This record gives sequence, structure tokens and C-alpha cells, in this order.
Amino acid sequence: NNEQTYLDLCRLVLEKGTEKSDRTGTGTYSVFGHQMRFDLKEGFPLLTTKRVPFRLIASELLWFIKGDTNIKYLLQHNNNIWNEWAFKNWVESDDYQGPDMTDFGRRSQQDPAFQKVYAEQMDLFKEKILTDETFADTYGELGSVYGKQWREWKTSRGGTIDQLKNVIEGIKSNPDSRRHIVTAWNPEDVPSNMALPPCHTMFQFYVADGALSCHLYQRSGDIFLGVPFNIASYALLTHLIAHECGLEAGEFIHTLGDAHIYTNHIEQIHRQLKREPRQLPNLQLNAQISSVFDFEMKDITMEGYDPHPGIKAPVAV
Ligand code: UFP
Repeated sequence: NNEQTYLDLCRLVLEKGTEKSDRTGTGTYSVFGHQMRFDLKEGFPLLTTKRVPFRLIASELLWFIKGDTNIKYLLQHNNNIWNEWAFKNWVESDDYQGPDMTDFGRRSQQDPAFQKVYAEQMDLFKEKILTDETFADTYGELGSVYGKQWREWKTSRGGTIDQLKNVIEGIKSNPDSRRHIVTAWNPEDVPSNMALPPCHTMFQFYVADGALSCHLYQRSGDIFLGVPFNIASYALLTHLIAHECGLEAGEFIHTLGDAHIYTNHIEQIHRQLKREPRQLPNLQLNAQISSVFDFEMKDITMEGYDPHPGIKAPVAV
């Protein structure tokens, strides 16, 4: 079963991982350089040993695909996963007049009184993004995130490159090519212009036997919270592009650089590892839509997803 390869990685890092300090000050156990293979014909690799919120993954991916870098679209789809990055720009700006939000990520996890003030400010911020267009244009914008790199890569001559469109055309016109690559890592933009230097740094496609496979190189993976999202996101991307190109979805190959479990996720991972994996769900795409650029949330459905309950864990900030 596809899920086993993920559970094996969890066990490997728990048993053999090296204890290491990290940027967030939380501490991790990690291995360096690890590969997982998911056969997409076996079912969609959405974990069943804990519930993974597929709607958030799908709306985030559609947002990348559109080349959108403003959180307004995400908020309209009830997706809050990028809020903190935009909120940070807002509270650090001269226009922000509310209570002090310095280091809000850490403080909101440690101080319940502050958590309340922060939640109020975040709600006000979200409301303003959704209702005030000028405000959204300025403070909803994240800049050089995936959507930008995939669809409007800046060239040194002042032009842009639509990497995603090019790669899809390449898969159609020259499937055997060994150059079907999209890169998100732009050394010129790292780190000053970026909210978060890209974790999924580059991916490549491969066509054989009528099937499209995708190989992702991810430089850094939070095994408990981030990686289950990343697997589902790239599996979905592979399906969408295969659909447009008239191919089957083949394999998703996931290579991780620094693959880590945060020390405050250990107990949760042990709980998850005690659970029995269930049958993987199946993805259904609206056959009426052909271009990946035309897909909306209603065109994407997950069938037969019956996971164990979700498991909460603190996000390292
Ligand atoms: N992370 C993921 N997947 C993602 C993403 C972030 O696992 O898609 F955006 C995790 C990896 C790491 C942290 O724990 O977020 C990023 O920190 P750093 O830049 O220090 O690697």
C-alpha cells in the first residue's frame, strides 16, 4: 500500500534520525536524502491513518496554478494556510495601528491572553482583505511565492517565463524529453523577497507507457504536518496535467532533503503509527474540463475517503 512508504519514513526517522537544532528553536530528528514512490494507479495518496484536509490542498494548488499570489483567493475558499505570512507584512507596516503583534506566531502559542488579541486582529485583517479591494491589493499580496515562480518567472531581460504552461506544452509535443522541469528556487529572490524560501524547490515530469510521472525535490520536509500535504498536492498536480495531456497518472516520486520530525510531534506520530491504514480514496476530475488552468474546486472530487480522525500538533514557527 502507498501509505506504507510514508509510515516507513516516520519509523525510520524515529529510530535512526539524528537530533538536530533548527531555525525555529523547536528541535528535530532528521535524516538527509530520502525517497518515497507512490503508484498513483493504486489510489490517491491521501493519508488514511489521520484525516488530511484535501480541500485546503486542492484550493492552494489551484491558486498556484493560476499564478495567484494574493491570499484573497484562498480566503474566498475558506483556506487560511498562508494567512500568517500576509498578516506579518500588515502588522509590520506603518498603516497598522492596532496592538503590538511582534513575534505573534510564538507568543500566540505560549500566551492565552495574547492568543485572544491576536485572533481578533487576524479576524479583522481577513475581513478587510475580503471586503476592501485596495487593502487586499497591498496587504494580501505575498510576492515571490510558488504561483509567481511557476507562471511568471522573472528573467534578467525584464520579461517573464510561464514555466507551467511551457512544461505542459512540452509534455504534449515532445513527451520523451528529459527537460520537463519547473523550478521554484530562484537564488536572486532568496531570502530577502520571499515569505518563505520554497520548500518544494523543483519538479520534473516523465512520460512512458501512456502514463505521466512526476518527481519532486523538496529541500526541507516537516514529516508530520507538511509532508502529507505535499504528497497530496503533487499527486493532484500530476493527475491534472495527465488529464490535460490525455495520459494516465503514473508515479509520484518524492525526494526529500532534510526530512525531519519536530520533537513536539513525536507523541502524535506514535499515535498515528498504531493505526491500521485503510483503503486509499480515488480522485475524480470533471471530464468536461481539459486545461489545468480552467479547473475550479467543483471539478475536483475525492471519493471513498474514510480516514482515521485528524491529529492536532503545534506548527513550528
Ligand atoms: N514545510 C513543509 N512543507 C511545505 C512548507 C514547509 O514541510 O510545503 F511550505 C516545513 C519544512 C520546515 C519548515 O519544517 O516548513 C520550513 O522551514 P525551513 O525554511 O527552515 O526549512
